[in-house]
Amino acid sequence: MQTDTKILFAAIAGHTNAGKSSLLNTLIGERIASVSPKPQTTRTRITGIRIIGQTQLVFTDTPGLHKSRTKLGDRMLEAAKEAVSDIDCVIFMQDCTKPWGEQEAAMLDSLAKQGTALIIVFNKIDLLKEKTALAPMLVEADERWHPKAIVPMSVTKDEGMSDLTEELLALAVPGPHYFPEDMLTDQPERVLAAEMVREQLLWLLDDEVPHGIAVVTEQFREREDKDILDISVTIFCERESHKRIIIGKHGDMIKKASTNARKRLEDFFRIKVNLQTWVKVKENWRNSDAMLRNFGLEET
Ligand SMILES: Nc1nc2c(ncn2[C@@H]2O[C@H](COP(=O)(O)OP(=O)(O)OP(=O)(O)O)[C@@H](O)[C@H]2O)c(=O)[nH]1
Ligand SMILES: [Mg+2]
Repeated sequence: MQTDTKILFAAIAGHTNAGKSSLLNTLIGERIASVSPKPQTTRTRITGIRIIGQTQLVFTDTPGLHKSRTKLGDRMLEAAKEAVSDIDCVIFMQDCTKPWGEQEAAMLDSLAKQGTALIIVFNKIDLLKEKTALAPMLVEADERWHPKAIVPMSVTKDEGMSDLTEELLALAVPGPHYFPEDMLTDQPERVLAAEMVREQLLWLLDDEVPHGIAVVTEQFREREDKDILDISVTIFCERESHKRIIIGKHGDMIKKASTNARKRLEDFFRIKVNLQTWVKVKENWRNSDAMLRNFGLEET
């Protein structure tokens, strides 16, 4: 048993679309969390683990803050609040091209009051014409919430990542590692597979359709005689009209989503994948306790 190990638990919170899941994936070096340009991509807490030297860093990605209109949305917000309520450190991520919203300010107020170690990340600095435009927000954040650190970043352009890692390592405390050394995430393979299919649909579909989609893995089995992984998923949507859009003309849309998802799955699981997709309608599932439970979107 090592004696000089260190550990840090950090939650990643902030407004929807700020780049939290992109950050989680970059921090751990694998694409475990779905990322998309659509708001409300992440629906549950997702843990990702990274070891640097003797330190185990345990990150929890959370659903983004947004104005909820469904039971699903309420649960997502609860999951985010729960994740930051009892943790050593919160990486609060703000899209630097947007002002603070009320929800973000309220969460930061409460974290500062609780005395949680805060790192405020201003993401998407690549979108700023003038970096100096950030100065007033930096000053306000520092004065109002007294964070341990403020890190301007661009996750997609790989700017500021080493600064953030340094700040995180400085906050780690002596203690045993919580997860096995080779563990990457707490997400079961079936959930990862379903999420990878949903991620492709988020990229391909417009308007309300992707928000009303849930994906469930029905089968996940490696063949005994061949190096092939058979995965079968059901895509649930809320209306017949949405089902038609998901399938597309001559099945073009579902074919494209399946091909993209299969490539992503093969890349991740490092094995040839045979992916079957089915589309079903479940009206108003986002407001049904039973369906939310069936889809693994439990109350926290
Ligand atoms: N320009 C730019 N885009 C970024 C950056 N980081 C993330 N994005 C993009 O922002 C969008 C949202 O990223 P996500 O990582 O899904 O954001 P999120 O905060 O997890 O969103 P929710 O799960 O909906 O709360 C995606 O299109 C990303 O590619 C960045 O540094 N610069
Ligand atoms: Mg996310």
